[in-house]
Order: sequence, then C-alpha cells, then structure tokens
Amino acid sequence: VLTVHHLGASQSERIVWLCEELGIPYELKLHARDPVGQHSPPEYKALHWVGSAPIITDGDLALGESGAVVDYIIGKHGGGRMSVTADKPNFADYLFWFHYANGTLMPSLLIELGFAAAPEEVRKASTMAARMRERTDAAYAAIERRLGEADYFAGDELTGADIMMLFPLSHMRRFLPRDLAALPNLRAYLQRVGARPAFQRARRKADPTVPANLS
Ligand SMILES: N[C@@H](CCC(=O)N[C@@H](CS)C(=O)NCC(=O)O)C(=O)O
Repeated sequence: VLTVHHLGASQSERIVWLCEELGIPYELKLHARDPVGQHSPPEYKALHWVGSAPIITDGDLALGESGAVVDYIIGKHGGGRMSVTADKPNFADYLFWFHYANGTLMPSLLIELGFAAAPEEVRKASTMAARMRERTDAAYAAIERRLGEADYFAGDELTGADIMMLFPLSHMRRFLPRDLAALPNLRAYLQRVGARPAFQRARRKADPTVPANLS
C-alpha cells in the first residue's frame, strides 16, 4: 500500500495534499520532529538514506525528494491526472513551475534564511546574499504576473506544479516574512487553494495545529 510518511510541518505536506486531490487510497504515517534540532527522527532516517521529508513507501520501494515523489504518485497511482502532457500548449508552463519550485526558489529562500542568521556585516558584505534576495524578488514578480494570466501555475487546472509551488509561498513565509499587499493575484491564488476541500482535508490530517500561512 502507498504510505506517505509525513514529518510535522514539512515539505511532505505536499504529498498528503496531492493524495487528497487525487482521491487515491493511501496510508498516512505521522512522524514528529526531533525536539532538539527539529530534524527528522531516527525512524524517519531509516526509511531512505536521504532522511528528509517527503519519503513514501510503496511495496518494496522507498522514495524521497518532493519532485520525484509527486511525479511517481501522479504517474503510478493518479493515471496521469494533475499533470500536463507534451501535446498540450501549457506543457512547458507545467514543467517550468514544477521544477522551478525546488530547483531555484527553495534554494534561494534557504540561502537567504541562512544569511538571515548571520551577523549583519557578513550579510551586507555578501554578494551571494544580495543575489539570492534579487532572485526571490524576481520570483515574486513573475509569480504575480503568472497568476494574473491563469488561475493555477500550469493553467486553468490545479496540477503537480501547484503542489510543488505552494510550500515556498506559504510555509516558507513563516521564516522569511514577505508583505503580500502589492501582490493581489498571489493573495487570490492562496485563498483559492485554501478553499479546496482536498487541501483542507490534507491540513486536518497532516498538521491540524500548524497555520496554513495563506495570507
Ligand atoms: N529537496 C528536498 C528537501 C527535503 C527537506 O529538506 N525536508 C526537510 C523538511 S521541509 C527535512 O526533512 N528536514 C529535516 C531533516 O533533514 O532532518 C525535497 O523536496 O524532498
């Protein structure tokens, strides 16, 4: 049976949401973070050598890495739903936003977060810190433009691209706050996602006490 191993308040929230949207049978195992370092606990690390969330198991298979897990579930259990095939005009949009989320946006946010903890003189002197901030600013501007053209990242329908993009736009703002006042398309998008019954079910099952950070 497909089992989603969810680490509290982590990127594996994506996978619970995906399974709820697809309406497929799955088992959910909740794992608490190690109280000292907030890392994954030893039994989570034992599932797969990556040791980081998300990890799924499916029969003899254990698989990690958000993008791989989303693609796997869509392909193997979702009958291709929530993806866009190469014959469609929005194929490249789907690929771009799906991969941009963890390929560029999450790394620049995480590097920014690292610098946020560094002494001010280190941060100010670093061209890397400035470049990452520039990247994030450009990302938010592009996201606002995209969500002015379409309801969801790949087009009219919610797809795996949204499953990938939401985490940096919601959860990561707990650590790197960003004023969304001038981003009405993004604010509307976050409300649209939050109104989806499958999203609400996923929150209740995975992280009932953690705010969804949609405003
Ligand atoms: N790029 C990876 C990142 C996974 C990751 O860093 N997950 C965090 C939670 S958001 C984690 O498990 N941290 C705890 C740890 O590594 O011990 C993915 O998307 O699967």
